[in-house]
Amino acid sequence: MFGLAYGVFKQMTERPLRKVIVLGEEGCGKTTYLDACKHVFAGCERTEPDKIQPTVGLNVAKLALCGASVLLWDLGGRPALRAIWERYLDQADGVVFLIDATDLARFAQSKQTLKAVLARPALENRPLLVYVNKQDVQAAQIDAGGSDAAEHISLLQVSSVVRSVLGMHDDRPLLVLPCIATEELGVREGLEWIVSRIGMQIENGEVAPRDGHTGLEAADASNASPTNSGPTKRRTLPPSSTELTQASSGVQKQQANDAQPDGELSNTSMNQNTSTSRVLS
Ligand SMILES: Nc1nc2c(ncn2[C@@H]2O[C@H](COP(=O)(O)OP(=O)(O)OP(=O)(O)O)[C@@H](O)[C@H]2O)c(=O)[nH]1
Ligand SMILES: [Mg+2]
Repeated sequence: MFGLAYGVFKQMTERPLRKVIVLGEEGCGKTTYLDACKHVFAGCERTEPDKIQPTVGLNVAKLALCGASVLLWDLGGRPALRAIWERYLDQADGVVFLIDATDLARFAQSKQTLKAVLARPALENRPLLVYVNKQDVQAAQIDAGGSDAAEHISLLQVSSVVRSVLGMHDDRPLLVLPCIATEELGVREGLEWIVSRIGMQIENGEVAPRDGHTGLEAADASNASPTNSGPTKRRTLPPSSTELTQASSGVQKQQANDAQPDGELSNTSMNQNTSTSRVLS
């Protein structure tokens, strides 16, 4: 019995660790997406949409998929919280970037944000998954005759903006997908894609694995409802991250602790197909 338990434990702990950062403007659906990932890949109960609060700091989930342990960092998108992004960006193996298809007003800002993120040398060649989220709202409004397609951001527009941000010579693995985070559309396909691409890149020697352990394996979901069980726990902030507590009035506040994104990291490569792809819808 002990041997079996030890074997299972060993298998779990030997999975390579992949770190995926989830970014986008405030309210684009990042935490809802994280919640959907936890349901799809870990069977966690979904959180009621009205129980998900704007994120102050970040939420973390650890999931098992594609032979890897995947640490998902969902960072608050409010401008006042961007300083915390700095602490995590350079530790990420891949980037998930959400765009709210119904938020034309913030589309230009999304482009600037994406540009700034992708300009970081540490993220060079790292896989990029762009979701065009809230497709359900768009479809419902168009069906009801309340708006037309011109009032929404299309997949084509996003693909073209992402192309322009990346430029001609950036051939990192890229996928642009439609998403409905509330209904889990695109969730499995997208996350499996990015995790497998990360594994391929590392196995192929195209990028170096990030070193060490994050100290975030225990994971978190600060915005989850009390009924939302599963592999998430409260993630709190490093004592030095005062920018978050300063900016926290009116929304859920997180506490400080000593977990760091770049604390003792460890990583190994995994056997995967070695091709690198660039996909644009
Ligand atoms: N209809 C619809 N609503 C969505 C979808 N995804 C997210 N929402 C809603 O959008 C709002 C914002 O979602 P969040 O997940 O909190 O957004 P966020 O990007 O985490 O926001 P910050 O934490 O402030 O950066 C909530 O009311 C969600 O229910 C979607 O696919 N469809
Ligand atoms: Mg959030």
